[in-house]
Amino acid sequence: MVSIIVTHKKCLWYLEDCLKSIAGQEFKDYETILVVDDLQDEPEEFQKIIDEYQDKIHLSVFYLNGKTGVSAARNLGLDKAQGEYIYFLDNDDYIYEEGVKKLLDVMEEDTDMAYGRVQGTYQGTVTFEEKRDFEKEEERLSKYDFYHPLEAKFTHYRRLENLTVLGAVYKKSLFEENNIRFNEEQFCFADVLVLTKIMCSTDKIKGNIDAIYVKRHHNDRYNNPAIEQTPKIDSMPYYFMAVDNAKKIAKGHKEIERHLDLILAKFTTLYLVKKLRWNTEEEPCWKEEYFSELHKRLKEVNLRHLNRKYIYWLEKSVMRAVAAGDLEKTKKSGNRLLAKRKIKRMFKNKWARNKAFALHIFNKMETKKDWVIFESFMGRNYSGQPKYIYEYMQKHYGDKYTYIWSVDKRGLKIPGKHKTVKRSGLRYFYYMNRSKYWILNMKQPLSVPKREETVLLETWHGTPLKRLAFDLNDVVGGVSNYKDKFYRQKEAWDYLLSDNPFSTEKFQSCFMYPKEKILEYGYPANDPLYATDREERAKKIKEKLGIPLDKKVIMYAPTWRDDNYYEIGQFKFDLDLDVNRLEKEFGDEYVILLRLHYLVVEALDMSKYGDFAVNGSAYDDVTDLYLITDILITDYSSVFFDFANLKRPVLYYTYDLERYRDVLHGFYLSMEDDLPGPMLLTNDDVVDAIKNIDKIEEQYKDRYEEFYNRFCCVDDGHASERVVKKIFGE
Ligand code: C2G
Repeated sequence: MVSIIVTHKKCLWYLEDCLKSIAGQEFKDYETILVVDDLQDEPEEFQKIIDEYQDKIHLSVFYLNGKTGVSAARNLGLDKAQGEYIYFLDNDDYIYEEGVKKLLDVMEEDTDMAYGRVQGTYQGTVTFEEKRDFEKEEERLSKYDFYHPLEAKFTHYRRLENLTVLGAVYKKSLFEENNIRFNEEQFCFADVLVLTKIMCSTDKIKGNIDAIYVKRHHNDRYNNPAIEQTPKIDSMPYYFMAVDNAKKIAKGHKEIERHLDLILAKFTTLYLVKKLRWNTEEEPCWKEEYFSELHKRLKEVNLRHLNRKYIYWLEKSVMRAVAAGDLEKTKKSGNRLLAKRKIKRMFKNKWARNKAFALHIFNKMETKKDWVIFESFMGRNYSGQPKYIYEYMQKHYGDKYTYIWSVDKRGLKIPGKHKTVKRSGLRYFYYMNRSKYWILNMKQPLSVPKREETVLLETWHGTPLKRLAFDLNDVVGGVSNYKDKFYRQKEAWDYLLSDNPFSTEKFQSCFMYPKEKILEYGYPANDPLYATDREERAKKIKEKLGIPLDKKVIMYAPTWRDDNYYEIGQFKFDLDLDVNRLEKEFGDEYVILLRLHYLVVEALDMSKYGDFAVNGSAYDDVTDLYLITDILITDYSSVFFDFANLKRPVLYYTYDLERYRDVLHGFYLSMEDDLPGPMLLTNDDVVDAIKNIDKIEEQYKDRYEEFYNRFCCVDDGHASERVVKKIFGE
């Protein structure tokens, strides 16, 4: 029997994934020992999960009393384990269904340990499994050298944090006979000692790289940090403790000793040099205490004996300087090393190159107090709050300011006297750097340095229906360090615009943003929806789009799907709406305006449809499209919050509701109770709803009113004025 030892402290959605993966194991002869260390979850919620899995995975739960930490928890697990074999599994990780079986397959009578592969991810089981590409996996595995066990679990890694006991089955007797325990003083890096002991105690080790352990990196170090995300400054004492103890144990095992030395030497070039350059003032311990601790250890090391394969020529001088205890020289060689890395990056990446120009040249020039830079949807459109703030300023302030638009698409038509700069180009960096005001409606690139005196108004682009940023568990379609980046981006915002009290409340949690800096002024982009000449405007827009004036307009404006993309930020869209059928049913009275989300790069094939369908995807400003729309069909896009200012009917075509709600995002509102229109699951439903649109309007009258009062209560046609007066003064 295998005893699977799971340690848990907090985060139930992680734990569920973990236990689910145990339940799915092909190998069935196991027990699960769950050791709970200082539970931080709701006890009832926790108990619910335990009850659900109790029998399914032969689960026993133990609580750490009077002790804390993952080391103590694993030791208790070892004490309670009944099996002949041990498998450690952390609550935030999970295993493939064949994970344990494949390890046992290679275990023979006298094998002490069988290890597999540890694969990192930021995602939960569902998306991870879905994305699993068997062909690619095979291809990668065929290239994978089947390392010597010592290399596979130990010397292949250059960072202490990579030495892990995870992803392997051990004979329990290996722990008992060699008195192997986790050091309970060791808050982090406890695996190092255990792994070193194991490597020094036995060579009866086998591997099966098909057995995969999935190690989940936490995507939110602010609200739910993993131990590995402990700030370096706090983990350093444990770092030294782990290296020292491991070296004592490894005495006589030359290869291991040398590798521990290499890890220590590498630490100086991977971390110390950065800390000495950027954190010297705030964290003096790097140049004092930690420098001398590293020096004390490195001076004993024969640097020439370290594995050359892992050391680059510029690193050697840093290591030698630390060994000599020469702080100034360490800084100098460290800076050279960092400069080399930076130059390499500059050659590869134009953002890095332009950032260097900005930091070294533009940053030294004075800020222009009357320069305002605008950008909408990362330069793809002339639209949104930035457009209407700009137009208000043009009208009321004229030449008092210099207006600059950052654009990323050719042919954007922007009226009024202004300059345009190509987003990401050198001029963009120049103007961003020197303009006092930035008016943006999406997150700003972190590679553009923002000065102290710059005022960044983040207008955002919608009332949130779907959970965002820090309120999301998994971020399915985003970059792996999405929340880390988001944190730094929102820290730079001086103001955040909100359209209603609901957004103000949600923005505080999803963006971790303080209420005092939120301007609940309504959306400038919704001003035209209250304009007295809106009928006139609508006529012109219809003409521009070639829509006959006597035809009514149904706009279909869905949002993007996080899991359907070519690459991050380049989304696909499969049109599920049966446009031909709608044409047959409603072609005489309506046209349909198809409006894909700006993140969708897919071009619609309009040749399949006749005059009934109009492609509005490339049209710059969705506000214009609201003005000509009689019925809006959307799904989970925030368009309906804005559109509702017009009090016209909204239908929700939510054919993939379950997946969207349970896997991709989750919502802030109850889709069943709060929306001002019906949810439709099939094309039949859509046809029926359009046929009966008057009835639906009647049926949803009260709810629409409530919705309007809750979400459209601030907009009144004067949001631009309020915003401009606040940011630029009267
Ligand atoms: N939009 C659009 N066309 C669509 C969908 C959206 O032009 N078919 C524009 C609208 O201006 C809308 C904004 O994009 O208000 C945001 O649309 P969402 O679909 O909600 O997309 P997202 O980028 O995820 O916005 O807090 C706001 C949202 O939750 C985040």
